Amino acid sequence: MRIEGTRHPVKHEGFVPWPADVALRYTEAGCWRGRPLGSSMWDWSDAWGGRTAVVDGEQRLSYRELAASADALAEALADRGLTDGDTVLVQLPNCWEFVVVTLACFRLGVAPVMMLPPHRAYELASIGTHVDAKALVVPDEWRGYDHQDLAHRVAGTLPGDPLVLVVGDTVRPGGVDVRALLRPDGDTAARRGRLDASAPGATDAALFLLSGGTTGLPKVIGRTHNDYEYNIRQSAAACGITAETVYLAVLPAGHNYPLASPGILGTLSAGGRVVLLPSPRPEAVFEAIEREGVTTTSAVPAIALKWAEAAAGCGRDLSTLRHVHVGGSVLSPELAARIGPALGCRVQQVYGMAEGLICYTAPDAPDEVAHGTQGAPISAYDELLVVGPDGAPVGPGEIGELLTRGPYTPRGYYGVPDQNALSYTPDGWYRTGDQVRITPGGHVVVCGRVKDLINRGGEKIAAGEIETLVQEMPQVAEVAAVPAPDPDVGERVCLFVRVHEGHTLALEDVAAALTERGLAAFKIPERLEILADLPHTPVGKPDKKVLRNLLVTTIVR
Ligand code: OOB
Repeated sequence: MRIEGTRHPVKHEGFVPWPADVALRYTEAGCWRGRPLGSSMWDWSDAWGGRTAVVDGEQRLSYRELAASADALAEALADRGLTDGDTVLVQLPNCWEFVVVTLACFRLGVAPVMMLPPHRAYELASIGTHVDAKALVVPDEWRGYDHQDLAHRVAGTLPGDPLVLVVGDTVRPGGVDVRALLRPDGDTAARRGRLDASAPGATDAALFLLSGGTTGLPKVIGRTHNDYEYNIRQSAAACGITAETVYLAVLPAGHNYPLASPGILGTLSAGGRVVLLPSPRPEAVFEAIEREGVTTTSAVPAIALKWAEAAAGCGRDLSTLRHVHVGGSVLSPELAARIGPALGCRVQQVYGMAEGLICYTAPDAPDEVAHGTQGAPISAYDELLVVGPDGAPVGPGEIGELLTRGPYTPRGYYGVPDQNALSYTPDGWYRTGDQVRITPGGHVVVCGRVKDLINRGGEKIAAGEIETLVQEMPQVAEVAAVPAPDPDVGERVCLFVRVHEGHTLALEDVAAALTERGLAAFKIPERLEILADLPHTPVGKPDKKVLRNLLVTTIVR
């Protein structure tokens, strides 16, 4: 038997593989099937051919049309020089072309890097450089912002003159019109054969997900065909996804959660129908649920609670809805208990991460579990270890930091060995930075966080990234970014700053400077507190525990 995982995927040389013995175990256990995701796409098409796979407004694609379109695009991209082992930045809103582009990339062995629509030049350029992107895929414009212009500007700063691929009606010179390339003309079977013959290996990186991260370094997570297919398969099984499932994707599709947990790919793997919506606004969501008979959707707590508030008297028939998955940030049992009754469905909590591990409460879990826990891991091969500050395991049921390993939790971030030495133990455990306890029934309860990030409505913002940029402002002597509790989105970025003598600083100055640097708007600090001096830890770093307490106690409201 060929030992999956032993061949270092030189194509993406910053990728950290699983050790050979572990890889063999996952293969022998049937977790890894040794087939690329592009082949799975045709398996789905062979099984579900004429059924509707994807709906985006008026646009509907059957499984057969979806696979044929992805193949057509794959071959057209190959004709333009993209090849197995390349990476491309994909920055698309939730639209049917996102699904076709992603599958075309899988088919070719070109790994899409899942950027988010609000990302700007700072994120695209730093990630694009880190992964050596050969192309950028963007909408022509989105929410009034000119993404074509952004992509051309960023492409100009990257080596190798990357392609700019544009989805939209008005593709300007210099850009490639994606819609013109994905028409499945010609001999579909022959094209399928050609692409099969040059398919990538299953141990190669299939895609790159972005990590919320805690440092200024780009942290991208290479997910292999083997491990991601398992993530998709197990998630679909854990959530009871079937050919009858109609899944509504409203969270940004490039996130692991709506993409594969079980999300878009989990639904396609089971023969269900995916409905894409570019916004989580309650009116649009309720309209889509009624129109398409949506059975399942997923949200972060802030969004699910907005839906719950807006459902009464919305005038829409929501009776097809059976499950809402809620995860990505903390949800209290009291709030969890409100969502199901308000929407007329069951809540399934999800605790997951782009780095791997995914937990769900079962579709039919009793309230005590569905409301009070964040679920159990999807694989019998997931290993969970809860440790205290000294690194030693805590007693059963006690709170500590969660470490994890498993068949879909890669062993390192892409191309950052120094960071990996901090984020992973020498024997391959990923330090989640989350504080949890595990119930006697084996369910994870998230109790807090030790990692240095701000979770704004499920979007993770690395404190270090913001601090590095703010520190460059001439007025700033010292800065610390901490989460300010917020009733709407959970947390917002708050800056504590000591300014140089004789200087002043306003929140607008910070916003203007970071926007000028090309930072995504959701990361821009929304609160600024100027202190004469920052409190420090014994090693001289800003004491964020003290700063966080200031926000919830007396001196700063
Ligand atoms: C999901 O993935 P990421 O990579 O955006 O963020 C992961 C982090 C976790 O380490 C944890 O800090 C937090 O988000 N988180 C939760 C949570 N689910 C995730 N914190 C409290 N309660 C929860 N239920 O957020 C993600 C990926 C796949 C599925 C679902 C969520």
